[in-house]
Parts: sequence; C-alpha cells; structure tokens
Amino acid sequence: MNEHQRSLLLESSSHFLPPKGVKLSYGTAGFRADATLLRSTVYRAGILAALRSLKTQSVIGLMITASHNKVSDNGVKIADPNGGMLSQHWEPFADSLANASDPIQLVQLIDDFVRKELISMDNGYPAEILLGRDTRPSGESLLDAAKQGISSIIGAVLHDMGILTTPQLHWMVRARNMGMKSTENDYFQQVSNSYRCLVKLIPDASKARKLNDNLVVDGANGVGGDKLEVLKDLCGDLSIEVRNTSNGEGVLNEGVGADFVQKEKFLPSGFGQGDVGLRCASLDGDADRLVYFLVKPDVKMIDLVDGDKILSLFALFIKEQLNILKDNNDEKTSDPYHPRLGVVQTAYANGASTAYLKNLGLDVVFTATGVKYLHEKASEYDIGIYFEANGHGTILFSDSVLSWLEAKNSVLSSCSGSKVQNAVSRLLAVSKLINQAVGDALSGLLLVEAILLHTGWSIQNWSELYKDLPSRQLKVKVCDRTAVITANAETVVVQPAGIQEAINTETAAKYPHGRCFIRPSGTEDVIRVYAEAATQEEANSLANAVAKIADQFLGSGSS
Ligand code: NG1
Ligand code: ZN
Repeated sequence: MNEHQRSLLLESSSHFLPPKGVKLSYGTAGFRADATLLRSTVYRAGILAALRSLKTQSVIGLMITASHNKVSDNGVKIADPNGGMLSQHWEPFADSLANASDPIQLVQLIDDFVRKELISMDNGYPAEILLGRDTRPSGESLLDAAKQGISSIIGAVLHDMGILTTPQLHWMVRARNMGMKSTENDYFQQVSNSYRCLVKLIPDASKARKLNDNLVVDGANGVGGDKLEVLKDLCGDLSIEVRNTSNGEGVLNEGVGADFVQKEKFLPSGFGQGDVGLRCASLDGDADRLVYFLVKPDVKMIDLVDGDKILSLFALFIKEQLNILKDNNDEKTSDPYHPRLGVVQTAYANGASTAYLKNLGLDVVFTATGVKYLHEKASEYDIGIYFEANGHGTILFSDSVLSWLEAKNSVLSSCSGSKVQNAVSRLLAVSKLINQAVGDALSGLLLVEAILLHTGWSIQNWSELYKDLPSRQLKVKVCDRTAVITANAETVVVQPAGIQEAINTETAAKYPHGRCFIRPSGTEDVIRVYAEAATQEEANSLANAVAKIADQFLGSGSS
C-alpha cells in the first residue's frame, strides 16, 4: 500500500470510530445490529467490498438491509462476483475489520491482508461496487458511510442503485459480471418476459386462468410490495393486489411479513375476514423470502404454505418436464445426458415434506442452516432446488444443463409446439425467471403463479400435497451460545457432552414419532429449539422440555 493510500485511509477512518464495547460478527447474513451502532461497520464493509473487487477484478455488491428484523435494526452484506454470498474464506477478515479499535489498527489489518491475499492496489483495474438499500430510514446515512468506505480506496468506482430488494442487487451483480444487461429495468423485463413465456406454454391457459382468482400479497411494509406493483403490470393478465407496501401507515415487519406469518402462523395486519379462502402470499422486509397462506374461517388463523411446499411444487414441475424429455429420449434418440435433479433442505424442513420428496424418488440432501450452505450444495446438481422452511430458496441450473437445453432447443425449433419442445422451452424460461444468484421472493412468486396456472391447482390443492407434521420452534437465551457445537447438518449436539443424550432420552420416552434438535442461532444471541411430533400438544411439550434441558446444561443468560 503506498503512502497516499495509507494517509487517505487513516484520515477517512478517523471519522468512523467503532462503538465501544460492541463486538460484531459477519454471521449467517452479514453484519446486523441496532442501526445506531452500524456507521463504522458499514464504512468498513465499503472498504472490504472495494478490496474484494480488486482481488476478483469483478464488480461486487454491497446491500444495506436487516431483512425481517425490526425497523430500528439495520445491516450490511456483500455480494460476490457470481451474485452469491461473500466467500466464507473472507469472513474472518470482515470480522477483524469491523472490530478494529482505531484507524492505525485498521490500516495495519488492511495492509497485512492485502499482502497475504496478494491484492494489487494499482494494477489498472479500479474497484467497482454496486450499492443497494432497503426502505429502512437509517439506510440513507449508512449508505453515505458505505460510499465513504469505498471512496477511501484510490480509484474505486461506485454506482448507487437506490432502493432495491436484496435479490435484485445480487441479480445485478451477477448480470454485470456476465456482461449481460443489468439495470433494474432489465431485471423486470427478464423476469416478466420469462413469466409470460411460461404462461404461453400452458396447454389451456385461458381455462386455467378462470380457476385462479386474485392473489393478495403482504409486502411487509417494505420494498418488495413496491417493486411488485411495478412488476405485475409487466406480466400481462396477472391479477395481484398488493397490501402493506412501504408507502402505507404500517411499520416494516411489524405484525406483517413472511417471517411473522411463518413463525407465528398468524394473519398479518391488513388481512381479515374478507380474505377467507383467498390465495395470499407474504414477502419479508427485503423480499428474499416468500410464503403463501390461506385465511381460515376462524379469523387470525391461517393454513401456512411454507418454503417446503414451494420447494415441492417446483420439484414436481421440474421433474414433470425432465420426464417428458426422458421419455422422448428413450423412444427416439440415444442422448447419453441425464440431468441430475437434487433438492436441498435443512433440519427445519418439515418431516412430512422430506418424506413426500423422497417418495417422488428425488435425491434429498441436508445442509446446515444458512443460504450459503444450501446454495453451495444445490450447485453440485445439474438442476438443484433449495429452500429453507422460512421461504428462502431458488432453483439453480448448471452451465452444462443450460447448454444441453439450448442445443435441444435449436435442434427442435422446427417442431415448435411439440411436447418435447415445450418442455425444453419451459425449463429455459424457468432458468431465466428464477434468480440464479440468491432466493428471490418476487421471481419465486411468479414461478408459483405460473405453475398453479399450468397445473390448474387452487392453493387448497397445493396445500394438500402433504400434511405438515405439527411443529414448534422456541428460543432460549443462554450464557454462551457458542458453547454448543453440532454435527450432522446441525441435528446432533456434540458439545457440551450429555445434552444430546438428554434430548434423546426425553424424545424416546414420551414421543414415539417425535424429532427435536437445538442449535445456536447465527443471527440472534439465542439457542433455537425445533420440535416435531404427532400432535401440536406433543410438539409444544417436547420443545418446552428440550428448552429446559438446554437451560439446565447451558445456564440462563437472562441474569
Ligand atoms: P439463524 O438465526 O441462524 O437461525 C435465520 C434463519 C435462517 C436464515 C438466516 C438468515 C430460521 C430457523 N433461521 O438464521 O434460515 O434465513 O436467519 O436470515 O429460520
Ligand atoms: Zn430477507
């Protein structure tokens, strides 16, 4: 690092001293905390993004959001060149940067890291960063901090993309680095064109349309509803009513949104008796999670159609298209290529969904909680579908399956309208509709809508694919959650010794069909308990019993 760069960093960072007594960590989803604590963290994340851009010689994204957290929180995460999460290999550096106590220590850390990672700071490639933020009021001042961080790296160029959903920013970063059109309008065009293409391929679309009435969407009082208002008008004959946009009276994520609906299984604000029987959906605060629900006649209660059921719907549709290609292949050609389809879940997936998917003959694998793990695993398949029960997920298409489909498409173009040609066109349209960088509530919603039209199913039909096992989630505050070490995709506690045996004994003694696990949260200072059992009462009582075990072994942190 030359002297000019060093003095620029020293001067600029002296305006962003970290808050005293706060330790931040780049958790499951970047840095998150009360927004008043974050100016120095976001400034430093700006530096990190610029260094990552120099290292990869690619465009990097920086998103200011705290997703489904309360409105007074905020956060920051980095999008890597492929639009995915920051490489895990850089997370420890992100932690040290955020916690460096003064400008001298900060510059020393950067200097050491730049040397270790062989980052050339003047090789002619200027760092380039795309910036986005959600609707949180604190976003503007934090955006300014990010800009100052980026500008403290000589030559760095930044593009403020304005208020966006998190998946839009990830999409833009990926598109930019692939040399494709990458503005917000390009996103809207690609997604809406692919949706319309899927609808055109439905054998009897107008009949299907009659079966599917309005969709009502809860926008969590955030950015997702605002963007959906724009997107739906580009989708042609699609009737969506958006409630809880950011322009209304409601507070972001308060009594609304996908996290609230999924965890509480409760009706969001703005919905009531008049919505009984309607197809409803909920987005989270930055629109990377999506769940559907059906309002029951006893108001406030809902039938939840969660991420597992979205995954199941997608898996059925993709499998149907692949089967069409396979059947044709056996009869007429001898194409040796058979795409591997896989689905990825976490331990929070409802056991009934896993049984259903396995019954379909699908390859189902599990990873630890956190999109970065699911995404990585799904990318090992030709077509990998991943979803968390909370509604975050997508479908990944490998380069090889895309080339195979494109090649088939050009060979078949002469038999336009054939069953096989339609299946190929559907798969290609899905690959363009569904976000390849990260889970995206808006593109996921359009794919759900297209598949429901395709199958002619109501939300009731979809919900009845299988019946969820009763489940219960609890949080336990303990002295030190990092004392809990897990294995086997977080389903077994290996430390402290004895807890797992106690959980097993409790489960085996009273809940013959029960399943329960605990793990430390990556986004909150708690241990999460998840229980499933034959009845809701049993699930509640198993979760409570295991919460007590956790408390006994780990000590209450509430003192
Ligand atoms: P933690 O706090 O590590 O459980 C939560 C969600 C994850 C993921 C992240 C990121 C649950 C049980 N956990 O993680 O699935 O979405 O937040 O937002 O929903
Ligand atoms: Zn989110």
